[in-house]
Amino acid sequence: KELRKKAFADKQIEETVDFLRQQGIETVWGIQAAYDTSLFGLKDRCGFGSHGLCCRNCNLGPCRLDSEELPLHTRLAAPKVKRSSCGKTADNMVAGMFLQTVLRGTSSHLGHAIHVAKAFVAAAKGSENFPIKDEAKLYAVAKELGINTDGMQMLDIAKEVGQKAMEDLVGQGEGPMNFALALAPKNIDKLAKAGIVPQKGAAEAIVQGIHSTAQGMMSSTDHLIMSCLKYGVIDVLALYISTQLQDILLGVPTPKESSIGMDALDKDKVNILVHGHVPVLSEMVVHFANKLEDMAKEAGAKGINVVGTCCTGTEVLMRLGIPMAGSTIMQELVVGTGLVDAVCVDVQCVYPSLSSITKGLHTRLITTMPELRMDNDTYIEFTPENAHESARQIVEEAIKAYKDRLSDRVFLPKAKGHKLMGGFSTEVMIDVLKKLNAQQPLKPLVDLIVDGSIQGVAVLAGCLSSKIQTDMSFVIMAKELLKNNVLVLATGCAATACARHGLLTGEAKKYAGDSLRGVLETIGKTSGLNGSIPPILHFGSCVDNSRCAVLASAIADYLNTSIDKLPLVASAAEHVVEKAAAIYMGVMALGITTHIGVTPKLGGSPYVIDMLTNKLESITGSTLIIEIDPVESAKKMIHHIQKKRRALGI
Ligand code: WCC
Ligand code: FE2
Repeated sequence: KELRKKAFADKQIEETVDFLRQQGIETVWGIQAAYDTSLFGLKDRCGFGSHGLCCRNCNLGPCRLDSEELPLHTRLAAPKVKRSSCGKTADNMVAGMFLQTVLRGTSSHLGHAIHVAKAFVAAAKGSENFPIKDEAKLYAVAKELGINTDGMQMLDIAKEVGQKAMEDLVGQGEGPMNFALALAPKNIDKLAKAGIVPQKGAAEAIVQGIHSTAQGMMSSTDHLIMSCLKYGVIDVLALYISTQLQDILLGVPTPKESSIGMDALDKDKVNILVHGHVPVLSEMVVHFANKLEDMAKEAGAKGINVVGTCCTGTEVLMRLGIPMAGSTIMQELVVGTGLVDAVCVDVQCVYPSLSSITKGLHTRLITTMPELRMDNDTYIEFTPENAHESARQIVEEAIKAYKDRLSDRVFLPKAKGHKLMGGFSTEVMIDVLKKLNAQQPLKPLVDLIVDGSIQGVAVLAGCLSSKIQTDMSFVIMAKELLKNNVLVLATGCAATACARHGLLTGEAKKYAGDSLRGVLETIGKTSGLNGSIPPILHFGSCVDNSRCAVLASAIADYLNTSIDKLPLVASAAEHVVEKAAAIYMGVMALGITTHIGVTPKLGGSPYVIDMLTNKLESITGSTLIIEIDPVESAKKMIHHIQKKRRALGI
């Protein structure tokens, strides 16, 4: 709480929040402020819920448990019971509630993967809607899946890849998921020992998981936590499948310059905001925006401007250089400007508040998938079969809305946005490294780690939070890590936060320690860039966290070891959504120690915390670091990297 600062770190956010408040629109920060200003913490977030000690699953409850871990004012309101009506202990309850969170996260990523896999299957059948753009990636994925492609037609290979993805996601086959063997072959034994190798038919596993959290079901604390790891691994596999198939359909991203900031909105053009996660939709919208420019001009606009927030924005940034209007947490602000003619959403991280905000404006709130409908929406369903028609309809709807724009109710902050470079991936890294060593491209990178020029690699990932000074966990941590010669990769909202503070540009190399700076300059030169590569490599959207896992796995393979032995660490410092929990449990299961900041709802069980932050090491070789202070967090991450270096004898 002491870390909560009133001032915003981003001027665009500050100005727009002020403007919207004057308009009577409360944002995510305004709601948080209502909790912050409460007397003696009495109206703060519910103490029971914050500690995972509230269960409302069945109708004997809701139950809340007393615990020494609770703040005093919460304890005063606690009934003197240490068990729920059905007899759950605090440990059982905390672990069970956490598993529910993880399961929702995993089912989100599975849902995403299923949408993409369906489009992929249509593509493999030769659908005009989805021509396969990246044949090289198709061959690479097929090879990893053990498909013998000799003499096969391209679409037949795609059919087999699609079939394997479908088997993994919704099939009933026996044995480990096809993509699990492709992603982390060196880690499978470890996972098998722990009994958490993901099996084909992940959707059925989710049913089993939700079943296990029903009243009168799984109550062993240890097994609940192991389930969290198991569903975490399934989650990472869902990310991996999504990224691989998206790359085949849309192309592997390559480095490109773009920008982030609300000034990406153009007063003179029809503005379409793509928001959500599934790039097969956002790419199609960009495509039709280009096609329908003339229609927009007839409506009096100078053209059509597509901008992004959230991961679907990141996806079109990574592949097409489309600018982002802001991070996910800024969605209310971007829409609230009155300059967005249509906000087109697919799934995940879409705030329900967009309903009321758009109600007072001309902005069309367009939903496209049956699992996400909103009050006051315009529903244009997007399926692999009608992809063209629906994308066209979405753009036409935006042009119609533009004519209704209220020119005296528009706002843009005075502060300017930032340039950034995005589009990195394992493939891009390997291509650059090949110029240094064509036979063994990973050797130069590993050599730099061994000689200490790069001390280790940190992945900054996950959401941004209004509970603390938004952005600053990542910005402060990143600077500390860079100063200590740790190479930083970033994805999702963590990357967008760093970008809004100017850290995703070549000039930001000044934050890197001497040896790391030298490496960045050399790589910049080798890859033909005019200067250094940014000190933080933007590895893509949240599902693209799998790209980081791929890089880790490739390095582990090269060294003939498992991922947990590497000087590697991750952080989801400002984790918000359930998906973050699923991902961090998954990457921990793969052996990557992960840090989280904003306090998780685990505090009611010191036993669970000890399991995650300590005992887990003997099973996965990794632990969870919980630390809210960003400087301390960076220190702990560096300490972990040093520990792994010592164990490797480097
Ligand atoms: Ni990924 Fe978190 Fe952003 Fe949504 S977009 S808010 S899950 S990090
Ligand atoms: Fe995301």
